Formats: sequence, structure tokens, C-alpha cells
Amino acid sequence: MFTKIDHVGIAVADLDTAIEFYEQTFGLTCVHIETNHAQGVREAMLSFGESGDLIQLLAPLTPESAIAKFLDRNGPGIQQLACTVEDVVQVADELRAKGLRLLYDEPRPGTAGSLINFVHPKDAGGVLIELVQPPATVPA
Ligand code: V0V
Repeated sequence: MFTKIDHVGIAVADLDTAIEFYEQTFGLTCVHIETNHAQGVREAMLSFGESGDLIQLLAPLTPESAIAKFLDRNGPGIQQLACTVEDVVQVADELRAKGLRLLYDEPRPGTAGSLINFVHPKDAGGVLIELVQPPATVPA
């Protein structure tokens, strides 16, 4: 069902400060920056060398953003585990059939042309699991 870890999402208060910290301190490389108004975030993907491993830094755009709420409750830290799937609609249906709540009836736009949905953290052991269908497999 899950083919790999797509990324680990980390809530941060200030995106530019966090990018600088991860680049300067750990030698990661920022490979993508995007604003997703529907999700209420400005986000950046940082890569670990040539491994393909990524973290996603997520900063809130508005006080109503899920990331603003997370920061208010927990402070900065890991907010989500994002898993790559081949077909987000099909995987969401399979998980619903197993009794898990998905946050959206239909997938929504994610980073760089991906399609995303989320499993409610209360149905996944306290972890917000994001399903990510990569852009290459999203129908035009
Ligand atoms: C909330 N809870 C979490 C959590 N957020 N637990 C683990 N991880 C998280 N990130 C817990 C919270 O402590 C409560 O536990 C319980 O869930 C329900 O909380 P709530 O107050 O009813 O719900 P909210 O308002 O905090 O909302 C939680 C959800 C929200 C997950 C529904 O954050 C959401 O809609 N997330 C999906 C969208 C999102 O995260 N967008 C930003 C990333 P207790 O107190 O009841 O025990 S956008 C993104 O990833 C993109 C664009 C991308 O990857 O491409």
C-alpha cells in the first residue's frame, strides 16, 4: 500500500529561518519552495544528498492554518509522516474500508503537483499520516 516514505513534515514558525538552520547545521539542500493557500502553508522541501530522502518544512500562512494550530499546541516539531502511494483514491478507499477516517472525501493538491489526503491521527496511533500520489502519476 505504502511504497516509501515520501517525506517527514516539520512544523516551523518561520520558513526562511528554518531553511537556513537545516542547510547550515545539517548540510541539507532546499530543492523546492511553494505556497499552498488552500492548506494555509508556505513550505519547503529539503533533500538529504542524493538519497531522495526529504523533509518538508511547513510554516503557517494564517492563524487558522493547521500548522498554526499545531504550533500553538505543541511548538515546532514533527507534524506528519507522508507516505508515497500509487493511487491516492484507491488507498483512501482501502483505508476507509478498514475503518479509518480520511480527512478529505477527494484528494487535494499537494506539493509540486502531487495529490494528497490524510488519515486522522486518532485512527493511526497519534500520527498524522499523509498519503501522497506523486505528480508523475497524477492524471492531467
Ligand atoms: C492534531 N492532533 C494531532 C495532530 N494534529 N496528532 C498528531 N499529529 C498531528 N499533526 C491531535 C490533537 O492533539 C487532538 O488530540 C486530536 O488530534 C484532534 O485535534 P482537533 O483539535 O480536533 O483537530 P485539529 O483542529 O488540531 O486538526 C487536526 C487535523 C488537522 C489533523 C484534523 O491538522 C488537519 O486537517 N490536518 C491536515 C492538513 C494539514 O496538516 N495541512 C498542513 C500540511 P487530543 O487533544 O484530542 O488528544 S500541508 C502539506 O502537508 C502539503 C501541502 C504537502 O505535503 O504537500
